[in-house]
Amino acid sequence: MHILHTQPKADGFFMPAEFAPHDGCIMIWPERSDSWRNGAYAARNAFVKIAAAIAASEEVTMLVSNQQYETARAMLPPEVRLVECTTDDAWARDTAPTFVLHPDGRRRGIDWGFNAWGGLTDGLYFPWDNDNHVARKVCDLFRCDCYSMRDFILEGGSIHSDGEGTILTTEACLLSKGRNPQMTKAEITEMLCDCLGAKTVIWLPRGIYQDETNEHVDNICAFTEPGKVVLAWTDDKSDPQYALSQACLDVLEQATDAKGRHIQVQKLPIPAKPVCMTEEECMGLDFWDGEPTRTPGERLAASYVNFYISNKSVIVPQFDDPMDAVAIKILQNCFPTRNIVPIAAREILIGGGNIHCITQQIPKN
Ligand code: KQY
Repeated sequence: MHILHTQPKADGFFMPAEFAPHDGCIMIWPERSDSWRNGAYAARNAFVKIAAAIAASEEVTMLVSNQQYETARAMLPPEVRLVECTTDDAWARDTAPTFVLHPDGRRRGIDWGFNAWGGLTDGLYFPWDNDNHVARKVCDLFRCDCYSMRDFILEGGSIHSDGEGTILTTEACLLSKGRNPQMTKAEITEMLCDCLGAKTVIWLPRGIYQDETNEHVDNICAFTEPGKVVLAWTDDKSDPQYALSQACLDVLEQATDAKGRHIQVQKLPIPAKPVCMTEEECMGLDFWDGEPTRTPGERLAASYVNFYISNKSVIVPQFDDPMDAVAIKILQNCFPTRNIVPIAAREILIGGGNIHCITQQIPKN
């Protein structure tokens, strides 16, 4: 594997859309006891269901620690490949590489700098050096040359690509003080275009209320096809999410993409009842020195937008809420050729993210 110090766009590479064909998906087995309650047992069951659903139409590689190999092997279906890798947590979207393709079929990975969503300013754990090394190891595993972008802090959950030159991101996240405070918005826009082979960045102002990633775009808005997005939405003006979603809608209604299209927005409701931590759930989490903690009653950043698009399905989080069925119906209309696979995701949400956050697609080359 070569470590590259050129830029993907200049080399002719671009980031495909998630709905384009995949060769596979990377996940990481959950383990740390401050993220996953009760020794991560319930979270592992959810990860197994998600891995199995994805493995029905593409190869899944699960990274796992030495200590958890036997447990993971016993719980996962045989078609899921396990590879030992040291990580700090299980957020493959943010720590595995972002893959880019060349029209001639070459595939490369991007190794962004990772600082646990804000480093010593407002990051979520310390240290994070094992996670910062995951992308390069995954590139080695898949025999991809790897762009070194470690001087630029970015997580995969903070970007979406339509594969046709347009990137979605949020100001709340990418302009946050804990990531690249030395860069202006214009410089970050240029960096995204240079790395992802894009022409246009649509900057949504905000994400989901209480999203501890500084409001990753993958929890609020996602492309369903070029020129079309789903946006997390509530009609309840008294809900703190209302103003955040409305601000995003205002931007999307004015935006044009890299091909000059206006963006068609499909609203996707958030759960009808806020999803909040219970006392029992809080009791199941370990406390690690100096880290943010969960408190009983705390609202979690629940959103149906945090789905994963596999070759044949869309794997959608469910929250035991009346809006679960509504979200499934809307997404089935958005993805008429794919199966919608609903999976109970509360245990992943307690960790601070959801199905999209724990998966990273490997585009087909
Ligand atoms: O949502 C994500 N992409 C990651 C969330 C990390 C939360 C750590 N507790």
